[in-house]
Amino acid sequence: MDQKLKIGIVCYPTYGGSGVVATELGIALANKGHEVHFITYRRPARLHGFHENVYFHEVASMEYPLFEYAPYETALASKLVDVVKYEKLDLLHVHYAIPHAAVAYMARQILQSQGKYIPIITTLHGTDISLVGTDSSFSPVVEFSINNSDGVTAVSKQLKEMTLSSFNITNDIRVIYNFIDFSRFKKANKDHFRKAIAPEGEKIIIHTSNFRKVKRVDDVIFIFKEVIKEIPAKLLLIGDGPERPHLEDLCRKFNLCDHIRFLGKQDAIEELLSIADLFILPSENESFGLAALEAMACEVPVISSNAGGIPEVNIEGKTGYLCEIGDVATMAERTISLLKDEAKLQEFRKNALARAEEFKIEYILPVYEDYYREVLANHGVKVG
Ligand code: GMT
Repeated sequence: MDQKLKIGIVCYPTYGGSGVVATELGIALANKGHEVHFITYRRPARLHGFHENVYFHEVASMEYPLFEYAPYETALASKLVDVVKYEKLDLLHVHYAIPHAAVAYMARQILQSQGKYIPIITTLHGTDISLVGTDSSFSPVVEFSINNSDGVTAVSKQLKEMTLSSFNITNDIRVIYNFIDFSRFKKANKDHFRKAIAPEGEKIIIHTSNFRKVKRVDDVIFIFKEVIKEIPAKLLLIGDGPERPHLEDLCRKFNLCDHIRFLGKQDAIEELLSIADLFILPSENESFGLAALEAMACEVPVISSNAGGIPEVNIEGKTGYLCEIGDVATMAERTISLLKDEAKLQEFRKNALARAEEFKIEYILPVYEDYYREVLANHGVKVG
């Protein structure tokens, strides 16, 4: 693809998976010469430093005594109109349907009334469909804005199927998987970290998430409680969220505090993954499982639930094991047997890396670029 595009990216700027994917996609597009404009209420967490071709437009919602809730959607729509018009954007790529797809629709209508058509591509990430989107307080708007996007992508086949079965969808949905940047996510020598965390050569188990109920982080602790009866081990819990106080209580109750470390939100996750022996992802719901892919890229096998799109990433008996949601006993048994069998662990490490390589950003980025072109062509939008 030769012609460079001017792309507006709307996302949540937080540490969540959808914001991570949006930010890393934007940076990669900019590195290929496209002009990328992030439009959101805070600088995205993974957008550090200066990047040629990357712009950030902060959306400020006006405070006014009448507003119990500042109307962010109105402020975002107004900002989109402004940025599309004055930066001459070719398309808007919005990540996470709520509220971004509906807001983009509003901006498109306003711009159309002024003689400019801006195509919208909506990427569905997971909870915007599974947990939040189907709630009656959101579902009519979610369905309408999916059907009225110019392009729709989902991050796994399972998420596409779930969307089709949860709503009355008349639009085509393209599956474009999450991706991994191996220039960052690769196993590095961090033996000094390993010595500090596991001085007696204990095995290191890791979990990263936003500590919401859907992640079932308490299962990670239940599994670890069984593992430590058989194998000297340490558990690293990375991230933060509403479940953390409850998880800390569990550690105290089970007398595991000396073996479990809460590391909070971390920027350099790849450094911690580099010293891990196993990653645990017992989610109730997971459209893809980017955290598992990041672990696999760092040669860490995954013990997971078989929820959602996880089986499209983690391969049973090869890159790890897939168990029924909540089957803590089997997950613990699989963890123990793998950690006890060094040869198998090494084989799984290699398989995990090989599997992660299938999701290299170098493969997925052109798929997005081609999709952008296709959507623009479908709408007869002349670029440049
Ligand atoms: O994992 C989360 O709860 C955060 C959430 C988000 O949208 O920020 O992540 C979702 O999007 C990721 C990137 O596409 C996927 O890899 C995660 O599997 C998905 N999470 C869920 O479906 C629970």
